[in-house]
This record gives sequence, structure tokens and C-alpha cells, in this order.
Amino acid sequence: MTTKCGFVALIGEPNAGKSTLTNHMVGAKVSIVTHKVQTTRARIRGVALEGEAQLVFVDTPGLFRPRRRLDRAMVAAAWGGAADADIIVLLVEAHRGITPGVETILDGLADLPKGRKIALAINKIDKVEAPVLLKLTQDLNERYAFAETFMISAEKGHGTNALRHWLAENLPEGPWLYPEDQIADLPMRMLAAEITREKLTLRLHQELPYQLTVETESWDERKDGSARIEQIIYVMRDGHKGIVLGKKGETIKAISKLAREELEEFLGRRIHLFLQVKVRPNWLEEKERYSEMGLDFKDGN
Ligand SMILES: Nc1nc2c(ncn2[C@@H]2O[C@H](COP(=O)(O)OP(=O)(O)OP(=O)(O)O)[C@@H](O)[C@H]2O)c(=O)[nH]1
Ligand SMILES: [Mg+2]
Repeated sequence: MTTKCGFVALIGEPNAGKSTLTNHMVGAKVSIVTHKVQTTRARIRGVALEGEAQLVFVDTPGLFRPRRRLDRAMVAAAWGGAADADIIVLLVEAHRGITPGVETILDGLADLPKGRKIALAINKIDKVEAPVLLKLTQDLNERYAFAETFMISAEKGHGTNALRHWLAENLPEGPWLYPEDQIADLPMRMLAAEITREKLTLRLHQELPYQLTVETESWDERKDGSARIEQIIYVMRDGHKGIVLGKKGETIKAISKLAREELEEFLGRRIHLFLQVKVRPNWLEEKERYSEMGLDFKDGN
């Protein structure tokens, strides 16, 4: 029996559906998803099996024009993920088409190390009519010679089987990198922090989600099988702290409840979650914050 194994990097503009596709392929939520752009901040690996092939999906931060140190580190992580992968899948949103952002990414493909297969996945096909799709497929393939084009809906699962089969066929032969039952390789404390950040991002408005970060401070196993988890939410201003806490602490209470429920479901046991908000005006310039996020501080210089 010959096994296959390799890395499949999913790249694209923010909001293209990379994390949704990762979760769909893995069959579990390993990467957080929101309707807002720039949700994913670091590379998240999710593992899927297809016949004799182990597909290691690398969900990446969206590619956009970076302004801050954090943005630059995110974009560097995304291109780095592509450069290290065996196969790259570029996700383009069907209803948005070839935006200036997509143009920039298409230009960037030329700079990747040679020898990688690059496929195109037009996502969110549930939002457009067939003629639009055919035209977009044509236009994109004129701009870059993709190894293959797929039309998918990551959310509804349309077209994803064909993509999975093709990926499995095109991965190199080799031993599996992960045990059969492993679906992610993000440390649990990071995954737990991500879940809380997802709830914060969904609940808070405007720029606030982009100006905070969540870290798991402690994780204690208890005799009764439950775990006590303490997390810190770093914000940049006193005013932000007030908003995160909400009137009489209502906001943080609601966020904490949602995060705890999701953690309990994911881990299949009781969790005691304690959230604390700290004002840290300069966290975006602190090296330790980046390593906690799984990003390289240098990349943001
Ligand atoms: N209608 C529709 N919505 C989708 C589809 N795939 C993803 N979405 C939605 O698009 C939004 C963004 O999805 P994400 O998976 O977070 O996108 P992403 O590319 O990981 O975004 P970043 O992490 O910000 O780069 C979410 O609201 C998803 O529910 C799809 O096939 N159809
Ligand atoms: Mg994402």
C-alpha cells in the first residue's frame, strides 16, 4: 500500500472562505470563521484523509495590503504558507470576481518557488448564476495558467469532493505526518484563545476586533475531569476595555458563555472559563504577543 501525504495551502483575499473550506475538509471546526475580514491571523493546520492520502490543509491569513506590523506579519505568514506547500489553492469569491486585491495575488504567484501545483477554487458559487462563473473561470485562467479550476461552495459543500479527490491524487507519495485520528496541530491553549477571539469579533463592532488579542494564561486540569482556563484579552485603550466589559459586565459575560459552550463541545467535558481584560496600549509592538499568536515578529518589522 502506497500512502500519500502533503501540504495544501489555501490562500486568497480576506473573507474568501479559506477557514470555512479548511473546516469543511477536516470535518470539524479547527479554524475560526466570521463574516468580517482578517479573521485568521496565523497559519492553522487541519488534517483530512482521502483514501490513502493524508491532506494537511494550511489555512492562512488573507492577503491584503498591510499597514500595521501585525498586518505585515499576517501577510508574510500567508505567503510563507504558500511557499512551503506542495499544492496551493487560490480561493476567489465568485460574486466579487477579479478585484484589485485578486490582481495583486495573481502577480504574487509568479514569485513563488517553482514546481508547486497551483489550483483555482472559485468559492461561494451559491451567490451567482452559471454564466458569471464561466466568464470568471475564463478570465482568471487567462491571467494565470492554473493546474485545475474548481467551482465550490465551502459553506454548502458543493464541489468540494472533486477538489478533495484531485488534491489527494496530486500529493506526493510518502508516509503520513500525523496519527490517523489527529485533525489539527494547533496547541489546545491557542485554539481556546481563538474561540474566544471569534466570539469577540462577532460581538464587537468596527475596528475593535482588530485592536485586541486573546491569550490563554493558564490551563489547570481538575480531578473531576473538568478544566479551569484563564484567558487575558489585551486591548489598547481604557475605552476599549469598557466596551468589551459592557454595562455591568454584560458583554464579557455573554462572550464568556459562548466561548465556554463551544470549548465544552469541542473537548467533550466541562470547562470553567475566566476572562480578564487588560489595557496594553503597545501590544501590537510586543514580540511576545506575536509568538503567542503563532506569528513571526520579524516579519512585521
Ligand atoms: N454564501 C457563502 N458564504 C460563504 C462560503 N464560504 C464562506 N462563506 C462565508 O464567508 C465569510 C468568511 O469566511 P471565512 O472562512 O472566515 O473566510 P477567510 O478566507 O478564512 O477569511 P480571513 O480569515 O479573514 O482571511 C463567512 O461569513 C463565511 O460563512 C460559501 O461558499 N458561500
Ligand atoms: Mg480565515
